[in-house]
Amino acid sequence: MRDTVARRRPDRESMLVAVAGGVAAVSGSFAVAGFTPSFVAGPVAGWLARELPAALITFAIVVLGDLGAQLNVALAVGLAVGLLASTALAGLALGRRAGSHALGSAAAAVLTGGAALLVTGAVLPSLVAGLAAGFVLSLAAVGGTSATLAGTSSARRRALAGAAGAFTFVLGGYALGARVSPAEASSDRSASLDVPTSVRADLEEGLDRAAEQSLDVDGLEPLVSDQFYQVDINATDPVLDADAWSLSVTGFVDEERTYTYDDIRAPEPENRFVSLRCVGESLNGRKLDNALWTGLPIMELVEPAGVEAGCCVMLRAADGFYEEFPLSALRDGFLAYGMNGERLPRAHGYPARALIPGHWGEINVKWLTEIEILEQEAVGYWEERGWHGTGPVNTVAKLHAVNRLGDGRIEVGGHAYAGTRGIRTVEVSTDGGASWAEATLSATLPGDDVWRQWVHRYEPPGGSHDVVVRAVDGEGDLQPREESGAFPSGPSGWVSRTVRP
Ligand SMILES: Nc1nc2c(c(=O)[nH]1)N[C@H]1C(S)=C(S)[C@@H](COP(=O)(O)O)O[C@H]1N2
Ligand SMILES: [Mo]
Repeated sequence: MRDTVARRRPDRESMLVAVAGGVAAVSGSFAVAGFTPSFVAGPVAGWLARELPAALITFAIVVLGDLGAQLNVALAVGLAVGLLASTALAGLALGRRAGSHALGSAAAAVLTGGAALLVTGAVLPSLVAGLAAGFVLSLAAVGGTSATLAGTSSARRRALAGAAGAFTFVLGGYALGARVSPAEASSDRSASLDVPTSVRADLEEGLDRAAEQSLDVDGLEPLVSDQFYQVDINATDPVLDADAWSLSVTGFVDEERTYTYDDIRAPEPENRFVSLRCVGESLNGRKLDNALWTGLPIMELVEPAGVEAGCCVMLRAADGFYEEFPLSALRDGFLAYGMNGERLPRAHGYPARALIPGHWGEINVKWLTEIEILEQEAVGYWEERGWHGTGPVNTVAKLHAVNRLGDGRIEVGGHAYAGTRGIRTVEVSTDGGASWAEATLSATLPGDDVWRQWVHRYEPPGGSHDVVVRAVDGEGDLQPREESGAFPSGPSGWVSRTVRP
């Protein structure tokens, strides 16, 4: 008799209660872990990004942009809820078989917590996920027998009690999880960058200089970006402990080397302005930024390993990312552990990242753990997915600010960038490209991979008109006019915008 009951398909209310348990479990996990890889949806989002067809990912990056990343997270949260709801349902089935709600809730707690642990490897958030599921299932069981909702069936009461419990967990979990700040999650070291007094003075001077040299144009980001863009293969950034982290030089070398965080911080650091641009951004997009970085030339760590031959290098990171490029590009590379006078933020690669001057952002590997010298060319993460983003950047002049001045003139401005080629001039047309004027440029900052700002003010012609911008790089080459999208080798073309009176 009991067998037939147990084998029956779960009824609708049990499914609802299980979903409520799954929702509570995911919320509980978030409450403790925040948006880190210990949050049960984190690894799921990463798995999706790696396993979904490359064409779909490229579409998400190029067409949807940041919305694509949000959809990835939403889908991952949905899958995590589904997974933990099915473990809760399995617990309920066990309870039904044993004829005990208490046993069912306990089994659901164990199975759900166990599944979260398998996904994340993080004990505390998984424990809380299991307890949350168990709690909501118990609440539903109690609700089923309560008389407060007289008139409704016991099954309905179970589902309602479960839903109410899950809802509470969502609110509480969100409020708590949002407070788990990346800084707290990153390590026990203080967020301040500890450098010798002379280096600190040089940093302050550099930041002051960038602020002073920034053009006074409304709506234009200063020469050191206020908001530095972020692009990652995973929805959640790794949380690394600097004391446990190390960086190895391996592969085609005389003798492999491994450095600790203290090792890389021992030599007197340098400060360098370096701009980064993502190959996957849109032509006039916002994935181009500049910062003042602190660290050391990367070859100071590579040379002691003895690099005689070798064509290329593979940089590998703690998040499973890897990129390959010619050794010649590595020779000018920098290893940064500070950014704008502060410790390198978790989002930008804490404890250390590579900066490869003049090259697309993707080979500027964050959370760097290994520098492997190669005898033969290999293929990096994005190149496996069809991109060609390991080379030098395309020249670009962006148009981000359009302001009407008090005297009736119009002011247009933006940034221009050509990697290590530098920017010589920016030209602006206010008649759709028929005639050109030279824009005013911000003074150059020290360094050989730094963007510049440009501004141009003019008397508006009557009616709407097309403003077009183009840059000439430091080698005297005019930026090509032909437009191309980001995929596969970065956007190109002249930015234009219709300005209405
Ligand atoms: N480990 C790791 N490094 C990485 C990435 C990543 O996903 N993982 N993204 C790359 C890409 S595509 C770009 S454009 C830059 C962006 O650096 P940012 O996030 O500091 O702006 O980092 C690169 N380094
Ligand atoms: Mo990128």
